[in-house]
Amino acid sequence: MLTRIDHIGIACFDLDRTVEFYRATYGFEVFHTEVNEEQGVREAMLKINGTSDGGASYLQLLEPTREDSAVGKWLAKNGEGVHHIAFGTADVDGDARAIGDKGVRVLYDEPRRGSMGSRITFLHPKDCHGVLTELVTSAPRPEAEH
Ligand code: MC0
Repeated sequence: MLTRIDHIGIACFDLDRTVEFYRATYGFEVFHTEVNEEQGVREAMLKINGTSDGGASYLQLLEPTREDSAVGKWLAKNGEGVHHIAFGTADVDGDARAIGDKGVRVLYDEPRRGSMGSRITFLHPKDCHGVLTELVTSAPRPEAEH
């Protein structure tokens, strides 16, 4: 069952400048940063609030590490902006299977590693009314880490 918005992924050209915008404009601080080579992104997670299931909601700022990555290609075509939304679930495997059974293309056969040790998969945007949609099961205790 999808129980919360885990994060909104925002593509940007310059992660440090974008982080500074969110800090200076809204007061959001960086909770975690990492490079995910498989996905081709350098990212910063800005924690917005905790949620009733013990998880949290984040803004995920994404800078591509290579032009041929998903975010690199999307930025070249669209410029900066909202790249995807991610729903949180305790069971990414089961929810991906159930959604796939409804005819929505699930992009990975098995969930892959996401931010802060989470397990993630994606649904094709063309099957979701134009929205690239991610499903996330968080690691048990995502610790802040810079
Ligand atoms: C592409 N399209 C999108 C889109 N990306 N539509 C809405 N939102 C997006 N983000 C549309 C294009 O405009 C195009 O439509 C069609 O989908 C095919 O796109 P493409 O440019 O030809 O690119 P493909 O087909 O090679 O790849 C698209 C696809 C890919 C969604 C399959 O981006 C993908 O596998 N994404 C999942 C992985 C990902 O996004 N990783 C980065 C975040 P038209 O009408 O022009 O044909 S990593 C992350 O978020 C991790 C670290 C985490 O959360 O922990």
